[in-house]
Amino acid sequence: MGLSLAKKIIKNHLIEGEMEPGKEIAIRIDHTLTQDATGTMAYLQFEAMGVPKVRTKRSVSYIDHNTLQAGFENADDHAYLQSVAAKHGIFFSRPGNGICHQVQLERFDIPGDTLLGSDSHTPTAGGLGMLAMGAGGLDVAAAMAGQPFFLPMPKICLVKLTGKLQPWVSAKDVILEVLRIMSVKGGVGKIVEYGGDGVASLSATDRATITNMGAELGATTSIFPSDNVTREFMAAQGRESDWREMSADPDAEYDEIIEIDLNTLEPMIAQPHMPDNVVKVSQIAGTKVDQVAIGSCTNSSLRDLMVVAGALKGKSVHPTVSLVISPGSKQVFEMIARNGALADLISAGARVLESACGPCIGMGQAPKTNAVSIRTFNRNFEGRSGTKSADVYLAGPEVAVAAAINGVVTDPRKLGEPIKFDYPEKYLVDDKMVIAPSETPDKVDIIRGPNIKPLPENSTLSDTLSGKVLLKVGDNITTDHIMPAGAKVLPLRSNIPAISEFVFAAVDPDFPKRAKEIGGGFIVGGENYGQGSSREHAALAPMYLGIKAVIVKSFARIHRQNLINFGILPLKFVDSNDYDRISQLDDIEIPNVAAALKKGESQFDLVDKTANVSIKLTHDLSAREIDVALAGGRLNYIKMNG
Ligand code: MIC
Ligand code: SF4
Repeated sequence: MGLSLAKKIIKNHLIEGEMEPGKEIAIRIDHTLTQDATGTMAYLQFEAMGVPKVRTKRSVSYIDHNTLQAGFENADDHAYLQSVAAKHGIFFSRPGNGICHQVQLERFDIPGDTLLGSDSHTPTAGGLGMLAMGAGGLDVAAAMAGQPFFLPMPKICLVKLTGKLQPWVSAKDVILEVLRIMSVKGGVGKIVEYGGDGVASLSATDRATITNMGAELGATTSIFPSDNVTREFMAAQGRESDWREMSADPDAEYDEIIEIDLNTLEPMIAQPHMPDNVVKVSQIAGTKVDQVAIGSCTNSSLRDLMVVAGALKGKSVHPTVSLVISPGSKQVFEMIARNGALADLISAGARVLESACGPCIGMGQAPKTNAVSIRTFNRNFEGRSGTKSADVYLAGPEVAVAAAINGVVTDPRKLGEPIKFDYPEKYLVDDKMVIAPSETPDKVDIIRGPNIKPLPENSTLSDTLSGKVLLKVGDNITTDHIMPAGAKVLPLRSNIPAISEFVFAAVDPDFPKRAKEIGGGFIVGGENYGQGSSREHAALAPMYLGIKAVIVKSFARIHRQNLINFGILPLKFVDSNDYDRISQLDDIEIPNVAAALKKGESQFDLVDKTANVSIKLTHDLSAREIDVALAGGRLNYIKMNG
């Protein structure tokens, strides 16, 4: 039996382990990326490892999240990141150059290589046939130091595409349909590989839209083959020499197959407050809309903005709608400026923002109270927009622009003749906003502003864990619930003591105070705990507040890894019904857990002294992860083991 594309790339990069689903493997990482909101921690950790120069083929540090400079903090972080990049062999993409995933796709991704990024949407690069995964900053720092990336060998799921998309239907509708079918936890432990004869009709940036939002499936990553379409895109970016053909064997075996007929796909939309709450646009047509936001790493390529500009040409944004647009990169921005499309956007009344994440991460443009906001982004978790009462819907650029014109949710097929867009033979290539590392690194001083606080340290795992259940939450808790983002909190990303005051802010604002007064304890949760972003602050800040273990029904991959990296035990109920037997503020104890882990035992008893019950817990830590947890986290482990 032949190999899937994902397995071929894993096989080429395998350092340790067997490629059997669920078993831990270690793979070599060729490239890394970081962004500013996770990057400061990643580089503080990299510095602590004492490696003078990155050991990857190429590492790039982007500034794209924290670009709203309402105080000195973000600008200080940028200066720190620029100096670290210069000193340690890292390329630095300046603020204004664009969103990491879009720029990485245009300028740096290489089919068949591996990429690890401290951002959950790193799989965007799968659109060019790269095996690209999101991880916590510490894992990315370790990869920059030349260490392998460890992950459980995923199952491979084939999404077989046939046919061709109809006018006004686009790549976003494909991934929304996949989300409708698989749900936000349907991709956990899997790589989603696209194949079938429908692939050839999708452009490189269409494919990137699909792999980008594969993150919302909980998937390890998503990947498309690298074919002639990929070659043409890379040639148009002046990088044809980096292209290579990559595809699955014709007789490749898959663990699961889903089929989608592109011909029959209609415009889709995800309703509040989850990306898998997907319906056809026609089902909710007529819903009044207050804000439309176009941009983000999912939908801000040249093609997407040209479609929006084409639809808006000669028209006006509806008087009750605020339309905001953030181009994905300087390349896209400059091209629409030079070809006149930007003038059409401005003339129609769009509010054009810089090339950055912007409203997607709540960095400005919070909608009004109870607003309906249609966004071309990838996440609509409650409160992420900055307005808790807002209803955020996710859709493609066609649906977004139709709503901006009509002021209500509108099937874009009602807009008439489709907008014609021809992909350029040459994109405008100008890399002056990417600064190469210094040739005299010894002369570079690291700039540390007053907001950059040292990394908090953790002690080794105690034998018996005891304390109170500080919080009990339900299913699908996101990292936005655990560690919110937004304009107020993001500037504190390099200051753990300060940011820890916001842990679970929207769920239970008293949590940090309670955790500190009681002196730490436990969190109890349901299914898919920690879905969403890769932010390790969602583990680091709880660690700082004294959380010793998180006990749930199931975990999302990146967050589980981040918990281990910071010495918090990720434990699961053997019988998920036991979740109901444990209550917030119960006094609990897990005796001799460190000894049991050392002995390789997979089950422990939790004694709930308040409810007077004993509950069986389990874990799925590999032998290496057990050592990391016992050491109190990966940084301690690396220091102990070199
Ligand atoms: C996000 O979309 O939630 C982010 C902000 O890009 C995060 C990273 C972060 O929290 O800094 C992600 O997706 O990993
Ligand atoms: Fe930025 Fe939004 Fe993409 Fe995250 S999802 S990288 S915040 S644009």
